[in-house]
Amino acid sequence: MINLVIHLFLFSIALASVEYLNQSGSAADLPASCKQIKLAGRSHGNVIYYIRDSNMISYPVYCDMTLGSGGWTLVASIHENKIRNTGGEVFSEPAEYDAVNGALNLKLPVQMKDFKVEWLTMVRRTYNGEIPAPTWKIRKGDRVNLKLVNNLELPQKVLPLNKFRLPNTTNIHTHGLHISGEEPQDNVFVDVGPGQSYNYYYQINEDQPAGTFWYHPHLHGNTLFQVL
Ligand SMILES: [Cu+2]
Repeated sequence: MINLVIHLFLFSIALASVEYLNQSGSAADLPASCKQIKLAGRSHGNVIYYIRDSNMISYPVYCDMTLGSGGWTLVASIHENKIRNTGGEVFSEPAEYDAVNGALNLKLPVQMKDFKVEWLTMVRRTYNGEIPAPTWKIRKGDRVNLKLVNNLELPQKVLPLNKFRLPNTTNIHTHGLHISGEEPQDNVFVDVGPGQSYNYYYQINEDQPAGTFWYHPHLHGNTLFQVL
């Protein structure tokens, strides 16, 4: 079912220019229900449509046009929870590092940065002072030379593995890449302490499927703390 919904969502993106299948324009111009779309003969089948409530707030729904009423399922919780976008940070595309001639050479500093979101200032450990962190664009068979530079400072808090500890020591772990778990590739037991750096080298497999993957710190005892 999840696959089905994702498929339909992608389908709706593909048809984004079609009426009611995107959110462009005024919410007041949107229909109030799936039934209204169906009765007006504007149906594009069982996909995700934008409709609006009586307060002219738009929200996405999945309409099942095979039902006489044009039945619907809530897609996002925005409507029910009355969550509105009242400001906050404007999304900015993260920096991109693109491999050149089969190699991506990059330096990733780990550093503190304050982020203000409306009234709240969050102090965070970041890659490159950015949230979200930079995107790496690599291809199958590429080599990645990654210098992880830990610019965090003492103090340390030394406790056994998996207790909350070493808040300023770090490392990097990737998801979805078929690479070795041994140094200098993706060994999650590498410790890069405050003021230290580490040179990772990843050899991307020739059969690596395309995808969107994730990298994050994975030091046991502080992973959650640093990922947040
Ligand atoms: Cu992970």
